Amino acid sequence: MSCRRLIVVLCGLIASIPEFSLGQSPHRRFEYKYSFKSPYLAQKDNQVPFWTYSGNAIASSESLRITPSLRSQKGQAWCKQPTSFEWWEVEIVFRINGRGRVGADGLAFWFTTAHGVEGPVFGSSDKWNGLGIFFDSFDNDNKRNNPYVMAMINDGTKAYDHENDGMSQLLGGCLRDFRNKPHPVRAKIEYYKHVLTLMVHNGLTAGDKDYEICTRVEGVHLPTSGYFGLSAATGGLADDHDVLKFLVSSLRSPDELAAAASTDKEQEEQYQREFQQYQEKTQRARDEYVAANPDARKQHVDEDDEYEAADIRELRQIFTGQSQIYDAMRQLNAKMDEIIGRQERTLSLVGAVHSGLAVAGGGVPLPTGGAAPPPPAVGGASPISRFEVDSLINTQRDIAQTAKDVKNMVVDISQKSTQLLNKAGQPVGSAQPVGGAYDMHVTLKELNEGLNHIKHTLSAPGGQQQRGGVVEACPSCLSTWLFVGVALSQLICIIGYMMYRDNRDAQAKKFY
Ligand SMILES: [Ca+2]
Ligand SMILES: [Ca+2]
Repeated sequence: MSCRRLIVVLCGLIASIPEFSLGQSPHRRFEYKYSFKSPYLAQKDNQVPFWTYSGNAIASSESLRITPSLRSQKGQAWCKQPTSFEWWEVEIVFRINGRGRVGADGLAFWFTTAHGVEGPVFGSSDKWNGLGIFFDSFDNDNKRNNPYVMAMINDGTKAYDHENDGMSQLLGGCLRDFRNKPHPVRAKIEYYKHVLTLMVHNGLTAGDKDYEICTRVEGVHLPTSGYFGLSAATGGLADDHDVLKFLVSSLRSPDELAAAASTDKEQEEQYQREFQQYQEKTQRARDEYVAANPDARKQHVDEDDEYEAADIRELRQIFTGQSQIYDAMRQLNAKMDEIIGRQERTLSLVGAVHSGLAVAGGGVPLPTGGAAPPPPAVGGASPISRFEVDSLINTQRDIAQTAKDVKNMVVDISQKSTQLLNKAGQPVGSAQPVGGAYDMHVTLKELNEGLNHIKHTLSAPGGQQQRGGVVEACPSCLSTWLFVGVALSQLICIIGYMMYRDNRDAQAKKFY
């Protein structure tokens, strides 16, 4: 039951919030002339626009370091011009980091009628007139209630009670740890319709909206115009006090906005008229200048080229680079053509020298130097080209090879013939060498004569007896068996010769 009641109460609260805020919601306008923020917080000359800083404060592009983490440092920063609006909201994004578990002394936000000077209250002067909000790191009164965030109003008469951490002069505050946080700590100070609201973001998350209310005080009366400021101090202990952003917005109620709208409209129309007059005046002056200086137009066009966009410039650079590469390649190509031409001329010259040596048998001086000289006239004959020389050499090589083949063939035939002759001559032992050829007719004639002689001897035994009166006995050398043997041997010889001749004819047909 208690849980349900709690939900009902919470729902009622949530429902009441929009009504409250709709009724009170002011109109906000960011006031850049009272603000600074990272990046580009400080300019090249280390100045922070619309602000001034002094003491040990250091400005960089990322932060305004009110004090570095060194002992006994004091720094201040003040907005140069006072506010021109009655209600305002300031958001401060800062880091307070130090090595120790405890730091000192703290950071102060100021809204006062005058710039502070270096002093005892967190680096600034005491007895100020206006509002001071202190992020007090060090527990001076040893009540274990620091770090503490507190607001204090002074009318220029009160001295800050350091010994008690200002607790006796406290307007409002809360116990918050703002040192060594993973994300920047944020504080939002709103002064609207005499209500001072202080909200703190503990720096544990990166979200912009994670604010918790620290204190809210009604019936606060601050000066209608004042200076925003920051200060910090270190003592025996030290922290870096870095402010990353200081964002000021002016607050206006809807009624004030409506009242201001009419005056704003009149002012806007006046600005518009002034702007148009100024534009016409500028245009007239420009036309007169162009009429007086016709050459200036070209110069103006050149000026436009200087402000080309980054991507166009990149494209142009790529195009230029590629053009240069193309030119270089074209030059290389021309060089290659030249080298090939020189080589061809040199080859033709060498061919001419060879042919000159062949024709005239005399030496021709070789050219020296890079340039190819004209081909020399050799004996009035036209120079022979390289192709013709190659052709001649190839033909000669072919002829030599053919001659070698023919020689090998002849040797082979000779060897085979010798072998055949040896084989054919072995049985009778009367074979003739290849060089001395038998005449068949002679052989046949001899054979015929031999046979006739034998026949004649056999057919005339009476004649011998008649002539000599004595019949001689038949000689023992011419027996019948001897005759048959001689006839057979002669027959074998003839057959062998004929076989040899046929074989030779066949060999001859094979090669030709
Ligand atoms: Ca303190
Ligand atoms: Ca304390």
